[in-house]
Amino acid sequence: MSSTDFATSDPRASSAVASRIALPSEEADIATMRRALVAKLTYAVGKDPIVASNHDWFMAAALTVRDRIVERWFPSTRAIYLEKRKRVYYLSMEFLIGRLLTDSLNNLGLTDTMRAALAELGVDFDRLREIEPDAALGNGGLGRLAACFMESMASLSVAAYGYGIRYDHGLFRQHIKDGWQQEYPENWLASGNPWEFERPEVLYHIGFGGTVARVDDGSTDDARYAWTPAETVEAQAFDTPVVGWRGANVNTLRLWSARAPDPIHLATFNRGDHLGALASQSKAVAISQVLYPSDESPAGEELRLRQEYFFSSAALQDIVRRHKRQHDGDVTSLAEHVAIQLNDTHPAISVAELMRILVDLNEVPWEKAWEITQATFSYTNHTLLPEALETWPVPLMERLLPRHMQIIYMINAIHLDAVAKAHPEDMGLLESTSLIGEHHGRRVRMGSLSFIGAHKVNGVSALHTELMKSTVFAQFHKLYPDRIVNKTNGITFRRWLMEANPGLTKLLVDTVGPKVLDDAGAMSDFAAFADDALVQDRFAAVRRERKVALGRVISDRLGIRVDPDALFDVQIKRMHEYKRQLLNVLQTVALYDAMRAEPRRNWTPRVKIFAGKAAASYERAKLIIKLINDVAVVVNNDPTLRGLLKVVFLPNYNVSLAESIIPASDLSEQISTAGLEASGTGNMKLALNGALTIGTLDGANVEIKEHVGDDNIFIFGLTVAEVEQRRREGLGTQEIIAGSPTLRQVLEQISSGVFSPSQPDLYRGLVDGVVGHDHFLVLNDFESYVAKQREAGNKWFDHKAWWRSAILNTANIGWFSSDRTIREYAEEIWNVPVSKPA
Ligand code: NBG
Repeated sequence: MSSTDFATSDPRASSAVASRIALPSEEADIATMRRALVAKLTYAVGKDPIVASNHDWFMAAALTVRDRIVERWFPSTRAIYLEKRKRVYYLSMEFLIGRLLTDSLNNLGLTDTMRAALAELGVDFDRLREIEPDAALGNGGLGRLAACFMESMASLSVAAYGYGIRYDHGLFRQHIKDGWQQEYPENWLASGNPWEFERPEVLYHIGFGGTVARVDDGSTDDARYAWTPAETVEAQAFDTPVVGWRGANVNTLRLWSARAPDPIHLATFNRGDHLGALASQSKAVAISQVLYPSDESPAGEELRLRQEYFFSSAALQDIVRRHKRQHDGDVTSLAEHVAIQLNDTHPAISVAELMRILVDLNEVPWEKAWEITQATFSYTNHTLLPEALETWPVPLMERLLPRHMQIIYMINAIHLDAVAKAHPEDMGLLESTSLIGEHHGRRVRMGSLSFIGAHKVNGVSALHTELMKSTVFAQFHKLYPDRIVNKTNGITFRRWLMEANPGLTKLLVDTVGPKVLDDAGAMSDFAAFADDALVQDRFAAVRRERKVALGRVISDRLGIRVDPDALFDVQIKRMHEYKRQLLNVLQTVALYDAMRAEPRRNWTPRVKIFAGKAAASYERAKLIIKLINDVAVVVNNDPTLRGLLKVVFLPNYNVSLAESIIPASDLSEQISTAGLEASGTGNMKLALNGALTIGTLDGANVEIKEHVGDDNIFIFGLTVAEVEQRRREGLGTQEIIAGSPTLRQVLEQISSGVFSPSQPDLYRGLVDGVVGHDHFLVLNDFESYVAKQREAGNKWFDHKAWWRSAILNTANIGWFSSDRTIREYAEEIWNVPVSKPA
């Protein structure tokens, strides 16, 4: 690759930002690329350019890029092996990857070359981008974080592997019909996946059920057992290379697909039972068929536990095999060469699986095995919501994973002995830190297993980590005061700034220089331009251009016209009561009422934009989607508003839609009940692109406020301590309503069917619920939210003040780069070296 592919000292050389005249060497690059494209189209896709569809060209482009990635993949993998570098394994049920074409091209510095080569072939690059399916192997923040981490680990040359499940069907497609969410299966693999390599030879057997028998001779305390599963499923690997910034390093995302060892039971088939002959195959395949669409609530089903064990076991077998091959079969040195990060409790069963592999299969004494296990694992907690803390019924575990259940009992017995010895006075400690909960039937507490099995446990924002110490893990924290650490989340700027917002990237390069492309910290230099009228105007122009583009999307998909000069007020995230989309709707209605009451006042024109999916079984969240859509119908068609207020619910929120909404956002809604949002990462993406946050002191909002400064963020609402106090003293919803005529009117309108004339009672239950028990303190925070919204609306009129704040948001958000987060994990948890990106 020529050096001009990457930004050097010349800002024009940045692939992401340049529009420039081709230099001779670039012409050669373009010609090479063009030839490669035609060759791929011909020999790999099997199409004649004359008849090739855009999809064929997309496949050819992706395969061409993949070749360039593979060229770097082998040296990367070889170097890790030769240097015997410690490897990091990121175990995650979810990887919310999104599209990869632009991502890969940007990191390789080949975006412009590809665009030009395609143009010479008469193909429009932007059309191809849109054709790529959005890989949605995740629900929301947790899965997207895993994808950002994979990109940062590759960029920082951390020797990392991601392990997860290759779901045939990712997160459901959301349609909105008459305002209601409908779920349809997603089919990202339907036309093939050009990024992955199938590995038929990388295959592991995963057992379920069956019996356990002692096999040692009884001469020592270290009993070993043989597990004979009743059922076996095969896990087959599919590898996707993950290329880091400037192509310096390429890591592997290995996803497992399930299948039965015998695809068909021939005897049954020959007896004439054709369906029955396929039964075991169907049961096996089901494991990797669909992503659980629940967000932050355990699905509870047996299939979910099967999924968790399936990918944990495949990963652990693969890790131990690789380690033994490289280290002369010595499994006892595992922790020196391997760090395994458990992304939430979904892979928590790995703790018992590694113990089984060490003790039963490798004859490591129990105590030594436990030492290795703890030193190898670390665990990230992503939520404190009680309903989201995974537990499994003991009978289910005993039936499905009998040996693992035994191991868990053993771990628990040793743990409780130690606790009793250290704290004989505190009997409560035994109950609260036991791995088995007795409250709702006997259940295995996966959070506790993860805590005990790990040497470090981390939260995802400073506030969340403190709350872990004082609430859910308070007793464990007392026992192990050094174990909990904080790792505030981050986002990859390559995707969320460079690719999503080339205009802003160019402005940054033009003002502070191309170093910002490599070092997010350098963005702070941009603060010096906060009062520069020219820079402010350019910033505003970039935003306007993105708003016009988003306006086109809105008009294409919904037939609603929005004014690009209005304030775009955006709430994009999963639909959940604690995230309080309802609070936003109440404020929207209040604003609507006020505008109608005083039509001649100088109102800030606003577009309220919502997007997000609700778990299919989460009725109340789905009702809130319906309410947003119903309010939209009334507001958008009310001529008295003269278009000053529009409400938009964009269906099927995913990574790609986020990439087009975020750069077009002026105001970022981060309004969860304090204490309930562990971190948030959308808040970081929006602030990075210069949206001003309106939010509570929750999750990473607290740290965003510290970085961007109090004058550049709108903070409102009860703090964690005040929420706790309110909950203790009573929520007083009747008094709140009595004291707020605005709120009373809004609730009455919604409750009495103003927005649902054909079903006047539709929202009565919803409103009664909030009035009766304001569990998420929507009413409690209403007035302070409305006041802050008014402040934001007023600031919009002050052009200089607004864009100053926007610039300061972008300038001061560099710390939230996932490169920083990964560096912290590498130093404090994994003990592995990192290099600078590039
Ligand atoms: C989510 C939290 C978010 C956080 C992401 C990533 C789960 C269980 N938790 O606040 O709700 O940003 O994790 O850490 O999905």
